[in-house]
Amino acid sequence: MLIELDQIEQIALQSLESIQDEASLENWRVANLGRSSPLMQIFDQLGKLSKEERPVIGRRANELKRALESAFSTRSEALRQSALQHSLQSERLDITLPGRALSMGRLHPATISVREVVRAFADMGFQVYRSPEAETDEYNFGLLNMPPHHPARDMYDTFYTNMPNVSLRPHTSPGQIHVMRQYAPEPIRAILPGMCYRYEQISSRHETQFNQIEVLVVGENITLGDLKGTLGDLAHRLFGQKFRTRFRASYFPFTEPSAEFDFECLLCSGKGCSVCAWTGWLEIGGCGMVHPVVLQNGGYNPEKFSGFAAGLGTERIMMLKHRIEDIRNFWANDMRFLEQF
Ligand code: FA5
Repeated sequence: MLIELDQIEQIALQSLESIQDEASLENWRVANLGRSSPLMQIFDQLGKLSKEERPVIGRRANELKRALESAFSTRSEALRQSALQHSLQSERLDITLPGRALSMGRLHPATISVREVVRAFADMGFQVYRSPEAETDEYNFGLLNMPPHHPARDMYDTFYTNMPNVSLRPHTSPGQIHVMRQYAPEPIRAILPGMCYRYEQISSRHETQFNQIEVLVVGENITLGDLKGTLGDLAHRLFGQKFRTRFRASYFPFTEPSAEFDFECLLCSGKGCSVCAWTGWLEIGGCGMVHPVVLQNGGYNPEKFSGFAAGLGTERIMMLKHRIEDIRNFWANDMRFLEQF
């Protein structure tokens, strides 16, 4: 039996050396250390041996079992290491390679301009309010003191929809009614940014869609001085303290008195160009003291409350800031233009 054990050892260790993968190693374990392996059969026969032989064979069989177990774990560890080395080599990640550049998106210049003006108003304590881009005739005009027959409607070349009475807003002023009706009789200091649409004769400063920021302040004792101070302050926040602005008397049915608010034309430094219609000034918005009828439509008593409002075109502000000579660039989708911002 001792000879048999020697043979078992020799065959087992020899076959172990040639094993290269986990599956074969498991087969080897079953064949050499499993329940029906030759070594285990020797253990099964120990009971039949004589008193003298049993301890000698028993000790040798136990030694062999330990030797095979240790050889098994050594081989198993070696295989694990070599698999690791192999995967480290074959799946090697070269972290010195430069990464692929991601193409970054950016804000559209019209959005940049809206945000700049919103930020300046936010610094002055204004709240931002959103109102719909499609409105009823009542909100677009009627509640703003322009009944159906009113000639001032001609100033707003409106896009009508297939739905009776619904049109794309030609200005952000209908938002005034929404804010007032929500907050009356509380005081208001709000701005309403958003897109407006007009069936417009397109030119270097007129487009069929453009952003306006509506400004609305309602409270007790609000005066024209507050209007001039606020819009003047806005211009200085955007263009610096020396920047020049002017107010011109004008007419809007929803304000009384009314004015146009102009910025000095930075494209021609006041000399006159096609953008400023050769005047040296670019009209940025209309403004005025909220008409008593409009205050009433919004739910405020005009005897007690007054207010001012303005509607400012933000693409035109961006044109002055970046010397953009034609408003058509904003929606022409030319990447050479858009990528500059
Ligand atoms: C109005 O839209 C009035 N709702 C403004 C207002 C609000 C007056 C509150 C009083 C009280 P106006 O049509 O002038 O007014 O437009 C205001 C500004 O929007 C213009 O000065 C200009 O900056 C911009 N704007 C108007 N039409 C266009 C256009 N077609 N393309 C680009 N910008 C425009």
